[in-house]
Amino acid sequence: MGRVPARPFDLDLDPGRTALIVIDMQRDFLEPGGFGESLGNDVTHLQAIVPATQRLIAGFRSAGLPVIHTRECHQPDLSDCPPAKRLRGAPGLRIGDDGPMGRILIAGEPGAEIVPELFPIEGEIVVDKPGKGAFHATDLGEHLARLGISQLVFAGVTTEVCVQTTMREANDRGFECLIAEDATASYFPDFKKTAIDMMTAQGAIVGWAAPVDAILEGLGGTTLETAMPLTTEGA
Ligand code: C5J
Repeated sequence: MGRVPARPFDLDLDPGRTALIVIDMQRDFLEPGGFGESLGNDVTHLQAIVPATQRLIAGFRSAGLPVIHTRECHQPDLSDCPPAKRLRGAPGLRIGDDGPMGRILIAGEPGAEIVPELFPIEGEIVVDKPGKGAFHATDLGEHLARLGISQLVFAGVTTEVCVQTTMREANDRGFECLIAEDATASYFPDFKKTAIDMMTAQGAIVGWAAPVDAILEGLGGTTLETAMPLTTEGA
């Protein structure tokens, strides 16, 4: 058990039950010319967390703990994209439209891929999700049950949309959730701060928050013997 100094109070992480979930660190959200920038957003806020996210992923990998990646994307025929989601975008910038990195947020297109710096390694689970939450219409819950996971560390983008939605889904499913506050970002820094404040308020009503270094130090007591073996199954 490793103690992480966290907000609103310290959290004991059991490495044998802990996984890292890296949400939607995709080219379409982080890179110039992608979906995020086409909506008028400043992508530099998201690019800034890549080094901290790399360190967090490296720490989990070296401790032998599961790293799970998600990608927000849809089937090419858009059968999993409700019109209410697609039609909210401006014409020409909608999900499925042609963009500079291929069709926007479509599985298999270059823009939907995870940025090279954070690319999954062999054996890591990648969950493609049609919603903002990673549990909705995916097999994430089954993967976590099979791995015996009950504590989740979160990184990724954007804090107040897909990360927060997934943390809330996980919290309602009984997981203890910890967000790595320097490995998550929003296009709107105020939204990031407020989202984390909301989730950690009222005695960690959704979960805890801590910097990457504190999480890695907390897991530093981790022994490889107690950690779950990495899955070899992809999604
Ligand atoms: C958004 C996400 N912001 N990954 N997606 O549309 O947060």
